[in-house]
Amino acid sequence: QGYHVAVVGATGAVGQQMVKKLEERNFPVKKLTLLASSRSKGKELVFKGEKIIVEEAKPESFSGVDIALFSAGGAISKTLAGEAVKRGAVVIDNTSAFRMDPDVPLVVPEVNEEDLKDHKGIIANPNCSTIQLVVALQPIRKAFGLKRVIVSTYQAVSGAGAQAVREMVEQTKAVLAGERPQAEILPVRSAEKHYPIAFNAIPQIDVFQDNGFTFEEMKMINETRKIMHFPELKIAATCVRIPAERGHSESVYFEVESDRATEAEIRSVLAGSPGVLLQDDRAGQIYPMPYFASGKDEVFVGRIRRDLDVANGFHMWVVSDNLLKGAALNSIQIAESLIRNQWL
Ligand code: A2P
Ligand code: 11C
Repeated sequence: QGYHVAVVGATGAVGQQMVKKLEERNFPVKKLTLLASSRSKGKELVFKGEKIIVEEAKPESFSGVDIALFSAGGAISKTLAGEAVKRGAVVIDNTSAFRMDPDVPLVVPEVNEEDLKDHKGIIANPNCSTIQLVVALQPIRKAFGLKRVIVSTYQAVSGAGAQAVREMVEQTKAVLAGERPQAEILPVRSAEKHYPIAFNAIPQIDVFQDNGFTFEEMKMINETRKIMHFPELKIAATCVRIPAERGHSESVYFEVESDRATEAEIRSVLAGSPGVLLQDDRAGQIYPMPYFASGKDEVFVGRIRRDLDVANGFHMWVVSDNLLKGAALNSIQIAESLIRNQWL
């Protein structure tokens, strides 16, 4: 009973969390196929106490697969997602390969679950920093209307993959030993220059676009508009990498339509919203932090306060584990929704 599930990129930062979450949530898995590059062929991973041998991802790997969770980079998705669909699988893709394709639903179940109905075999999982933003913004929009958003991110290193985390740890040790550490991965592998992330903050995530924004910033802007069905939303982003291991943080400034919004009402709306956990108590020094959000499923929101100058302007602080709600968990929630609604 259950489904034949494949995880592409099973050895990666997100892929490992996918395997863990499938087990933890008791997802109806009949068979699990774990795929990665040829480098990982033969490696063993454990699922529900059983060892599973990692195979090299190839078109034939998808024979008989019902649900394929992809998280091995955009290039792999572009070559193999179509092959999986051709063999009858539904692909849930955690890369940016298909997100802006009008034929591909881009889904955060708390916000636009219904979009899944129209899938044609491929469903895109949004960028991690976008997911936590829309989970927090959608209830505010529903209650008060939304005019404008300005978001600044403080993103964890695991967003750049498992190797980037290893690099940060090595650099930290090197700095503490009085050395000048080498950098090879951040801000982005393909870049000409690399900078250490240990004891640093890097205001570049992914490559620059012609308009001066980075690709990560444009992903936040375009994906938010698509998920929320809100193409006219005024939204700008600045994305910064910080030396946190897991958990992206976001300072979000937003302006609402309604004159009735108050801090207390925004708190009460968010407190009752799916996927959100409010942590907002100044007296008790309660606010979200990535260190504590790591390993948790929720989108944590706090530091809600009215802007001092702009009417109907507010600020909030949003934190979530980028590998879970930002990636693995959201992908599996999409799969669960497909099954629950018989949209597979
Ligand atoms: P591998 O471990 O064999 O390199 P991360 O995001 O943590 O960097 O992980 C990337 C994931 O994508 C890893 O599981 C990695 O496998 C996988 N991957 C990278 N290149 C390929 C490829 N050519 N084919 C299949 N999987 C790949
Ligand atoms: C980061 N947000 O933190 C990126 C990682 O488009 O899925 C996710 C990239 C993506 O570096």
